[in-house]
Amino acid sequence: MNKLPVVPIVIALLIILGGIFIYSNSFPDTSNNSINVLDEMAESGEKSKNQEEAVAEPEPVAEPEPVAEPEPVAEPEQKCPFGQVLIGDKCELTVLEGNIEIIMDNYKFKPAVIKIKKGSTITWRNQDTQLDGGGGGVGWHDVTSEDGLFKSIEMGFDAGFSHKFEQVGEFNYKCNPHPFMTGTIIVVD
Ligand SMILES: [Cu+2]
Repeated sequence: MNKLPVVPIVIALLIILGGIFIYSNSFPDTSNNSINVLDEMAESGEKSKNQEEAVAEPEPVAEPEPVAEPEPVAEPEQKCPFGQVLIGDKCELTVLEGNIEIIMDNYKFKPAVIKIKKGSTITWRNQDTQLDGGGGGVGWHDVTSEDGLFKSIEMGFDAGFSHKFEQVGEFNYKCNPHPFMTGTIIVVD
């Protein structure tokens, strides 16, 4: 009687436990419920977390950036050729005075048209690096007035020719070997 009947007790316990197991599994809703309960617990946990966040110190409100003044739109700088000035939105001839130089470059007089005050002197200078004997067959330019008022020598590179204009009027000229090279001097009082 001192020894407990261990084996029958264990068997009985196993049967009881097995019965409980089968019983609990016979109600699938129960397990779902337990899952729901777990979900609810998780949710409530989140809620409490959210509550904690709500209690947190409010973020310091950032100072609004000062709105930058719009940059004034820069007028596109219109550059007029030498001897012209911008009047309104057009380049117009201006009256030049004194000693004025006209360049011969790439088979062109630059500027081709110029307005000067009576008594001014024009100097034409050959700066044509393209002048290679083509386009007329000679390696020089000249300046020949249409009305015979002036005529230069044959000007090689860097050579120049000057003429002082003492009369008011429009004087057209050209380069003899390159007659497509033309220019006009407008002389005013
Ligand atoms: Cu020429």
